[in-house]
Amino acid sequence: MAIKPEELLRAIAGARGNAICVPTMTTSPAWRTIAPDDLSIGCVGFMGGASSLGLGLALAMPERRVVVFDGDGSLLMQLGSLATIAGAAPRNLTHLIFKNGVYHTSGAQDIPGGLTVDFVQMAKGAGYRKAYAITDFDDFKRRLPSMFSDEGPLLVELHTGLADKTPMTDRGGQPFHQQVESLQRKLHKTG
Ligand SMILES: Cc1ncc(C[n+]2csc(CCOP(=O)(O)OP(=O)(O)O)c2C)c(N)n1
Ligand SMILES: [Mg+2]
Repeated sequence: MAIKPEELLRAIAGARGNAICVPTMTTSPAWRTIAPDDLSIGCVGFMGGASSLGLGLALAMPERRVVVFDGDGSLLMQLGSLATIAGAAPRNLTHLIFKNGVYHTSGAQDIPGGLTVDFVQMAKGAGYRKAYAITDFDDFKRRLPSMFSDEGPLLVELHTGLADKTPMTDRGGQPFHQQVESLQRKLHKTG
């Protein structure tokens, strides 16, 4: 059975330490509930931008882990970001793909290729240092600590079911510029 995305996010919240997280699409409302007020910045209104946002943060703060929670449809829309990330080769970037096979946020239409699209092969072809898929929650928990310490760029394709909420059914969260200001304040506090 497909893993619940909320289960993955709860485990990540427990293990992330001071990593900056970049949720987008259906991970956004769940993450707001699971990790309120933490070091996160959501990618809103820019479909496919989460990985590039994460790349910028990772390059700006090489001592800190940055973890992107990407949508499969979103990554397909900005597939070139794989090559950009591989070219920049940030050692501190972890790119998690929540692979549910659909554009859940916009009404659960099938993504091109559906579940057959292999993001692991695509990441390896682009030049990521490491990429693998996870289909089982116990395997995820076992490998989770290494997702924060393995040399990046690392891509992990997570085979998930559908989230309970989407940004359309559960609106909320701060506008992007406020999130940026809030992250800057928190970073200055935590050093
Ligand atoms: C350029 C562009 N085209 C279409 C949309 C409409 N849209 C908003 S969310 C979404 C689906 C996102 O799917 P995915 O990245 O797989 O995330 P999920 O909702 O499945 O978590 C689409 C198509 C958009 N925001 N921007
Ligand atoms: Mg999707």
